[in-house]
Amino acid sequence: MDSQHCKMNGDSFQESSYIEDSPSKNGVISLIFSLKEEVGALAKVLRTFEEKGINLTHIESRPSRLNKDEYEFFINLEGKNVPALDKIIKSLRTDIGATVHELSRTKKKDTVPWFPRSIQELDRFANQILSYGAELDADHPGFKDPVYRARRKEFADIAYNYRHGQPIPRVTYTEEEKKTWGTVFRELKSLYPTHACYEHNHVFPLLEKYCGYREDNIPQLEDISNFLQSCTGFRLRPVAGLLSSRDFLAGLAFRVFHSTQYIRHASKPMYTPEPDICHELLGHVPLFADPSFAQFSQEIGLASLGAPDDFIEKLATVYWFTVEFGLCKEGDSLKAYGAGLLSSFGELQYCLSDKPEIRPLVLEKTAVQEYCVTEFQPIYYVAESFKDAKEKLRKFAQTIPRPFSVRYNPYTQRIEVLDNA
Ligand code: HBI
Ligand code: NLE
Ligand code: FE
Repeated sequence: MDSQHCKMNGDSFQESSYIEDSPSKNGVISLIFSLKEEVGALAKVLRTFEEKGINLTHIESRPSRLNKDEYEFFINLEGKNVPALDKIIKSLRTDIGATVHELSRTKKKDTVPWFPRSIQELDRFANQILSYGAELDADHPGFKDPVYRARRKEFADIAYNYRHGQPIPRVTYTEEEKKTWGTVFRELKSLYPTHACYEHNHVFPLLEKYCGYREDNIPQLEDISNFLQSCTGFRLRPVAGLLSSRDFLAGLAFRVFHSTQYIRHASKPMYTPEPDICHELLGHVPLFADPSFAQFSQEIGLASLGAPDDFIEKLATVYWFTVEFGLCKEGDSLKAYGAGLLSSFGELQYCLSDKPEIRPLVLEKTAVQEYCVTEFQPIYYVAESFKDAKEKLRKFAQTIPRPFSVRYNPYTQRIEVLDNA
């Protein structure tokens, strides 16, 4: 198991990208760290920044006044890749034993994390992705494929340049990409009648009729976004890669789903740990056309706004075991409604076999379940119905320590904040 990809309880490295009006969003971040004086100590630290592609713009050193055998370093860096920085700080602390103070990033205690109030403000998330295109992880099947990497960069650029309200640019997919889609589409379509939930099977023919869902055609995000808006008001916006949980969940509060547009590497059609266009269109989209599911998804988003980091972690885990990997009851049988299942013909077969463990959805427990994002899930949680899941979520959301409540006004497309104090 690759621990880098496994989210353990309390591990919230993704969640610290919000400080209101902080220059850290795109500007300069300042750090002070102290190191034991020894040969190569600073070089080791600098190498970590280099590896993560972080540009240092200023560095100063001075002997530490507190510890005689230590040196302090003050650095400025360009704050474009904040998630990578979080990993670096963690590694400086644990691997190198450095003391690190974040100056411009330091959070004020008891302040509410920033969250978008209007749908336009989702534009702020575009350049805050955790990994994408040119930075593919070394164990990704596309890592050594320069053509795939260049293609991923083209998709990333579409997402970076996208602004709310614009039509989503149409993409001409290559023959190889269409072939990968065709394989995934054909295999999954043969499983859906027996493995997918009622709602998914209900919507799928409509997507074939109105949105160009076919084995020989990769549908366009713009057409699907328009279709979803007419069903439930959900819309898509293109995203370059993984967003932090906080950013991603905030989109759902506005009924906005951040969708990737690239496709998985041709060498592994049956399972990929990353979201890709197959996952979004075959897994997520059909369910966002269902009113009850759409409402459940929006409620997770609303619960996340301004919530503290540990609560975001819990909501992301609930999202994982429902929207991504949920099973539901249909009479005496179990069906899949989670998008990660409905987009992987490997895991869709596995999840209804006798191999995994099945548990009832109990949010207090589900929310703290550890999980791994790079392999088939050993445990699935079963929802009674979307309505039941939504009611459980509402109760759970009431336990968020938040001095205000929120509701979405669909006429103004703004979040209204109701002061409870
Ligand atoms: N970002 N682009 C994107 N797509 C997702 O499906 C996604 C994400 N960030 C986090 C995430 N999913 C979930 O695993 C939860 O953390 C919300
Ligand atoms: N494993 C899924 C698939 O292969 O489609 C993607 C999951 C994304 C969370
Ligand atoms: Fe997903």
